[in-house]
Amino acid sequence: MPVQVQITEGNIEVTPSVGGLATGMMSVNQTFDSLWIGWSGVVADVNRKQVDIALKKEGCVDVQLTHEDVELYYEGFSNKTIWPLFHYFNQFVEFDEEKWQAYKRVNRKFADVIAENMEGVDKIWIHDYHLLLLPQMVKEKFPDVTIGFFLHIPFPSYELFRIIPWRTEIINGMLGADLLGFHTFDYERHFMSSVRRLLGYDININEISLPKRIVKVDNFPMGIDYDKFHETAIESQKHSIRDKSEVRKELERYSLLYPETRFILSIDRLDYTKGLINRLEAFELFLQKYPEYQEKVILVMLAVPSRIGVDQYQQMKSEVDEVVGRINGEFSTINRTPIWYFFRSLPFENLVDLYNYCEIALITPIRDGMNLVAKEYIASKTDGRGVLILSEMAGASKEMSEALIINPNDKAQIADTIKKAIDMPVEEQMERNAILQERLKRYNVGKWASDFLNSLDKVRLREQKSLAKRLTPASKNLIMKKYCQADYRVLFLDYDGTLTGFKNNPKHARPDQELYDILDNLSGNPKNKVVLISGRDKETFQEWFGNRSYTLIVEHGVWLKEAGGDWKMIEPIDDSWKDGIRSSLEFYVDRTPGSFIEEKSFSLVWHYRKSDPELGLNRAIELKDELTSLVANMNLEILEGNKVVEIKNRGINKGKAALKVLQEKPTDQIIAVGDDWTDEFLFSELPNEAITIKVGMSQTIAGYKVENFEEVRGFLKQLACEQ
Ligand code: GDG
Repeated sequence: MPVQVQITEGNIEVTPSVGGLATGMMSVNQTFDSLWIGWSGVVADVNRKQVDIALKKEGCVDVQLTHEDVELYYEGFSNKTIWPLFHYFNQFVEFDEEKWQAYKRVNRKFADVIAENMEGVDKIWIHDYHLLLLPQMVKEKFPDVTIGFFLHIPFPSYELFRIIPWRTEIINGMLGADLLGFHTFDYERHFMSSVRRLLGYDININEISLPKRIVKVDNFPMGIDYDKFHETAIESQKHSIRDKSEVRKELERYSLLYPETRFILSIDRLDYTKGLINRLEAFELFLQKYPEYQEKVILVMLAVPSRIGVDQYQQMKSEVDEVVGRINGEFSTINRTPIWYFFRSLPFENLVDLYNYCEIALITPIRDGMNLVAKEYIASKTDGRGVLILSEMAGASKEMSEALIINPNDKAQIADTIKKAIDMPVEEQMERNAILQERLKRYNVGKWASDFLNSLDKVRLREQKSLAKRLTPASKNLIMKKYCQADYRVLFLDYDGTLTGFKNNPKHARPDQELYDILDNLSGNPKNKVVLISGRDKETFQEWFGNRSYTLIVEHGVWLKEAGGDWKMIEPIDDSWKDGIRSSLEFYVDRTPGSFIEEKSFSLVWHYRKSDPELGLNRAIELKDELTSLVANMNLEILEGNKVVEIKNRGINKGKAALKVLQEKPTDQIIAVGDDWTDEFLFSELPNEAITIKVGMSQTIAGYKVENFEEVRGFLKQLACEQ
């Protein structure tokens, strides 16, 4: 929550919260007509009513957690399983069924509180790793509401994520959202990889096609309230001595006594991900390696207490105390202590004073989703001076390349970089900071939030458009009516994915009796011409449908067979190119386990449905790349279908073949159904009055959409009942 509730001797005190998310969202929350639902930090057994009233004034609603919830859900699954796992600290990860159950239970509590407050709500923005299951829970209850989700911490690589026993539930939980946001492209990429490997969904650049809807994934690097930091820093310098903060007075007093002193600032929550020990040891190494600075440099280290209920945090506190003690013991003199260590949180103005005053900021997390402190430090620099040393493991490093970027595990590098920072000429500091400040000012927290919310609006609009295309009972009735009025009707039906589901081996997708019955009933009506139009080879279709009374078009429009007739080529074509291309494809088969080549009369197809999904996709991209240059002067084209890459003669497609069929006789009504993008050729060539139906939820020019092949069969059965 953006506020914290404290109860002292019966009095309720509401104060702003400390922490990246809370600080950032505070300004956003005030800009929108919104309600913030969260846990106030107060456990259930106190005077609830007063707490609720106090929170309501701040636009907040409390989700009541019990002591058990706090232990098992918050300190437990959230902070002992997800937090360490997602930050690559797998040595700290606990897998405990009871904690997982609590995580589910509390996510459900959130869903219930949302449900109680749904009046007039059209958008929900869910934040962070404590609520990974919530998007799905809300979506199930309120399918029409638009849900955004933002993860403030890293999303780990699949190799790490896969170790969690409840990985599929977690991914499915997140996929309840319509838009998923991450700080960086890497986290987005890792998430996509887990989706592909665990659930096998198709991914098109940054869109995931679920059976019923599309989920968009994007990166939105979180910014800060730049002006607030910058202006507070300016104001603070105008204060008279009396009004200055204690922190500033102390720093200025010290500088007067020892003008050559350089202050290095370190600020974080006390957390093992923040790399405090490494930082201290690197500082120690710096003092050893460059003794001339021993009396001239002070590390001001502010460690804000955090998650004190979790063991590792208590252990870390003792460890930090010990290392600070050791270094101070080693390097202190009567007048000087090299590390000023504070284990507490400071008021905002003091924080800004520290940012503004210290010449160097040393921010060295081992892993960090973003790290706002780095940005706040730069924003608080009013004269352009100051050097930021930043870990490459912080999401912020992706946008702040003008900082001195270090590997947090390389203490020698950090020590040398401190030296470099001290020696950096003022002009260079100002040059680097000017670029950083410009960027932070522009892409501030307001922009971050509005970018996310605008994307969410776009997703919603697209969803509405897509929903408008759904084949509803009303639109079905309309089609039936047109169908019944027509004397001659042509039905173009794609096969795989349209009349039947996909199988790992295409040979296994044989038609079943139900399908034969539907097609026989339709083609048995003399007013109908049923055309199966597919990318399949003619031998397979001959075997499955050769003796049926349907027209067959195969190989995307190379061959045509009328009922009872022979196979004819629609246009004469040449296949002499196949030998050359086959050897390239064989090379890919050898290097991609599970993939194979299918040979048709006038095309070659590389299938990778059975291969590792990531490898298959990467190889498909490589293959397409290689083929593009290979076929440049040959009259060939490369088609990418559903887990296949197909090379065939140019200018042949389902659309052209369909027009050939339509030339034979005037048609009163055309109905075309197909699932992949090769069917888009068909939809686009047909006259406007044709009824075109897409199977699946992805983009289409078809007029209607249905969910899956079962729905197509249901619809065709209905048609077959009409005359
Ligand atoms: C998580 C992710 C991601 C710190 N000390 C005091 C104080 N702070 C404020 C800072 C800053 C915030 O706390 C810390 O934010 P960070 O981003 O550095 O880190 P986390 O708390 O771990 O935040 C992180 C973030 O979410 C946002 O998505 O960047 O990667 O781990 O805003 O100003 N504020 C006050 N007194 C203090 O003593 N008033």
